[in-house]
Amino acid sequence: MSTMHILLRHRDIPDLYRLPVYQAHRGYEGLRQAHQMAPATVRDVVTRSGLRGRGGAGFPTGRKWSFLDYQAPVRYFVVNIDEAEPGTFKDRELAEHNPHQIIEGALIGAYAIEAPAAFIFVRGELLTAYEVLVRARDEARSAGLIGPSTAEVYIYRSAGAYICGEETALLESLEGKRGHPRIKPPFPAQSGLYNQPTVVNNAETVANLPPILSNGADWYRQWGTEASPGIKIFSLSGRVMRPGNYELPLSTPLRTLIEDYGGGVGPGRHVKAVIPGGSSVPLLPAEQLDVLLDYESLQEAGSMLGSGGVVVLDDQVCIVRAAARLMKFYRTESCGKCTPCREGTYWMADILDRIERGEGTSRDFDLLPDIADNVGGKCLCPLGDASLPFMLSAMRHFREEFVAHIDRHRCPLAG
Ligand code: L3W
Repeated sequence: MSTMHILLRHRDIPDLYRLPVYQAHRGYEGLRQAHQMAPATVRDVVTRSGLRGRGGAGFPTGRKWSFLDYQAPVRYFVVNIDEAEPGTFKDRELAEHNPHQIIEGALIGAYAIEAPAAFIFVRGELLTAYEVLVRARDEARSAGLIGPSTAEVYIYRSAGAYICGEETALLESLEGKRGHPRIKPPFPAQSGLYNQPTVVNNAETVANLPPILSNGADWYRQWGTEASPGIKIFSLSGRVMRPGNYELPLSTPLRTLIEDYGGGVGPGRHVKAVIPGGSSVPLLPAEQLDVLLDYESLQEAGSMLGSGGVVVLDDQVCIVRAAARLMKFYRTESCGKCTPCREGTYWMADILDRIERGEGTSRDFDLLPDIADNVGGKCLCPLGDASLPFMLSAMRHFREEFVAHIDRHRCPLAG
């Protein structure tokens, strides 16, 4: 079982958050390499590396950068560290322990898209991450790594709302407004921060830029598959013996992550289901444990790689309770701007709660997909859609457990 670290390098190098230590380990080498190339060449390297967005959608990074209008007077580069997806805690570890790799990545990204400024947007609750990033940015500026010949780096602390991780709500928040999503299109690439062409990339995506620029596109492609090259941090949580972040080549089997790295479920227990990519993706039942953790394999398996938050549910977990709890999260975090999301998450949470308490009726079981039908594809932003996959997949794979709650008026696992 090998553990290599390209992103979580602080696990091997003590005090990597300090600039001299980071520099002693090839820190800011990627930026130096980038500065020796034309911005368009940097964009080409990133496109050839095949790096895809690590925030959830897996959109090809080089392609996103190619959408910008390079004749426009200004462009902006934004790093998204508004990490709030349940089961996802990778960007936090990166920011708290390896902040320079994010700042270096932001400088490379800003150089590549010819932006005068990079904005790092940090989730409000991640106070340590924010403070560590600010200190690292100030250190880099004092050392002349940020200056008149580079982009300025601004670090912004979010007021704290899941919706601000959605890229257009993030931009609204950054502009000092309430964090409500904008209608897309136009995409940020066309009209983003202050209506200028803007790239919004997840922090893990950005942390991949320094090693790619230092070592080249082909080096990065030695891991993963043609369509999912490189490495990924998987946040492993739930019913496993060794939860935590694991940095692995894409296309590692899910079973390897859970059993070899995570130590499996507790003695005498077995895996019931796994959420492979943060709470917004369909669950996989235990029979699908041999799926490979890459974008295309998970899609073929009926789920998504998402943000890489792998949540393990064992045989003692009540699937109805899990669905009810997750729906409460989406209900609470719905910004309320659009009706299908605001009302839909409210009613679905209410009904799931009722079923879990043993007070549901068979009509409720049909009502849930009906409400879901009025939410999916009908919202302003992905939050409403994101509330559905877990519930619908749980109802599909564990129908008998919902029925048992309704028929027996209690949880069948309660004994
Ligand atoms: C220009 C076009 N740009 C697409 C850009 C777009 C965005 C990216 C992906 O949601 C998902 C969501 C969550 N011209 C473009 C274009 N783009 N077409 O490409 O776009 P999209 O709409 O597919 O995704 P999104 O709106 O960014 C992200 C899921 O990720 N998710 C969320 C996790 C949350 C965290 C967190 O807490 N940090 O990671 C997890 O599964 O449900 O479906 O940049 O502008 N024609």
